[in-house]
Amino acid sequence: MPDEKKCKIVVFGAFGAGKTTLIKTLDPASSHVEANCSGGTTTVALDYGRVLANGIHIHIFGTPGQERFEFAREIIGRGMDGAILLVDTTSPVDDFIRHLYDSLAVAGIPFVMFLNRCESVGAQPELIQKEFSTAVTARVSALDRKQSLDALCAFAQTLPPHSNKH
Ligand SMILES: Nc1nc2c(ncn2[C@@H]2O[C@H](COP(=O)(O)OP(=O)(O)OP(=O)(O)O)[C@@H](O)[C@H]2O)c(=O)[nH]1
Ligand SMILES: [Mg+2]
Repeated sequence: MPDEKKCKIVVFGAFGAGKTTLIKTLDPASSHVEANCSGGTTTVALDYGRVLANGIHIHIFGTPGQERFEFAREIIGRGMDGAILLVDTTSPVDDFIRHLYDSLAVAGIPFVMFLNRCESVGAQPELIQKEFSTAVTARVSALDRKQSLDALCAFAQTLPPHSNKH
């Protein structure tokens, strides 16, 4: 479909931040490659879902959050038009989140920080906004479809048209 408006968005974030949950919420028919881990599951390859928003076909990929999967993040990220850095607002910011932030900034990838679990007691999105004061942010719960979809659509609309050279 050569005339289809499309974009590739990749979700990054720490182990257990909620990347897979976000994609399941956005696209209940999405696909996931996960393994069991203590207390639940962890992504060991990728997540993939599709969302049609304002005439744009958004292809959304989730990455594994475990640090040892850097190679997978590098492969999944190739050709992305934009990125979401998903951060758990109930945990302190650590060096891995700073590494992900710096990698996207240095590469010049347009990205938004989704401040996740904002519905939880103890969420402190303001601490993240204070540290990353120049970042574009959206407060969400990855369990909430409307919040997640609204934030995704608002971000996708800011992206330049997808280039088929990828
Ligand atoms: N309360 C609450 N729980 C959430 C939210 N988002 C994710 N979770 C829970 O957090 C746990 C981990 O979520 P995942 O979506 O698997 O996290 P992930 O970022 O994909 O983790 P990795 O693939 O291991 O990097 C699950 O039990 C989710 O139900 C949220 O917004 N609010
Ligand atoms: Mg996952």
